[in-house]
Amino acid sequence: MIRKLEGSFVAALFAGTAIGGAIYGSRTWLPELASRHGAGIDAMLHYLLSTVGVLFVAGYLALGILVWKGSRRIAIGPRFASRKTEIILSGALGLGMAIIAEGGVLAIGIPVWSEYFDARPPADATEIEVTAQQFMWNVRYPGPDGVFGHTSPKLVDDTQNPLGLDPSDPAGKDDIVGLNEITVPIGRAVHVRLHSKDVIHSFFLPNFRVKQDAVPGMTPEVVFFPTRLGTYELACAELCGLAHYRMRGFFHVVTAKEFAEWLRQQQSQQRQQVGS
Ligand SMILES: [Cu+2]
Repeated sequence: MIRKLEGSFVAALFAGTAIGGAIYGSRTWLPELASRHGAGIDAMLHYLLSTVGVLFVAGYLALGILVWKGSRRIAIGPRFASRKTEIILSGALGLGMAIIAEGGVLAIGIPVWSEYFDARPPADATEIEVTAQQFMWNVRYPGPDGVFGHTSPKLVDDTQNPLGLDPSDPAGKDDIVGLNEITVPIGRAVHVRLHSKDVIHSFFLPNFRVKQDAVPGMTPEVVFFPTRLGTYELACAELCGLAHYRMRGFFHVVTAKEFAEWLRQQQSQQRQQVGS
């Protein structure tokens, strides 16, 4: 009697974990999607979570049923199945799981990977250079000439010239430099070139499903296509020092008209600064 009660209790515990886990796991937890390639990344995450979720539920329900049935058996034999059956069953289950999990990830993931990493920036992409440093994001646009001015580490001055812009290069005269704020127009791709002045940081735009390390001495690039207007968070996803938590910026997606107006404002501010 006690054994039956214990069996029922443990079986209910397993079944409850399966059902509770399925309800908990089926919540929407991804941040609002705002980029084109992000739909593929979400599809892959959902595929992985749902296949693993089904295996989790099936596994716990099977455990519950076996415990419940086992607690009601009078005689228990030395084995439930022959060694051969056990080997075939384990092998088939393992292979099936590998095909479902890895096969699905490859089938969904390879096109997303090539869309994200092999994408060449289109000619009309918004060009941005982001230089990470403890604990801020330096943002630079090439200005109306479309060319980034030359920079040199020797010219870096943390208060006057944080990016080391070379004043003798005419291409750099119209460059727009900002801090922790990135503004881009909707309807055009964004091409970000990343730098780091000190340690490894990670350029993370959760809503755009964009995450790329900024590594000193390298220029990793990301290309993505914003699909939604609004202001989104830019976070550093690499523990880069004591004030890492403060390394936060904002990414604004605006209309083409608003972007043109913003650019005009930045340029007149720039001229005023140069003039003063
Ligand atoms: Cu950082």
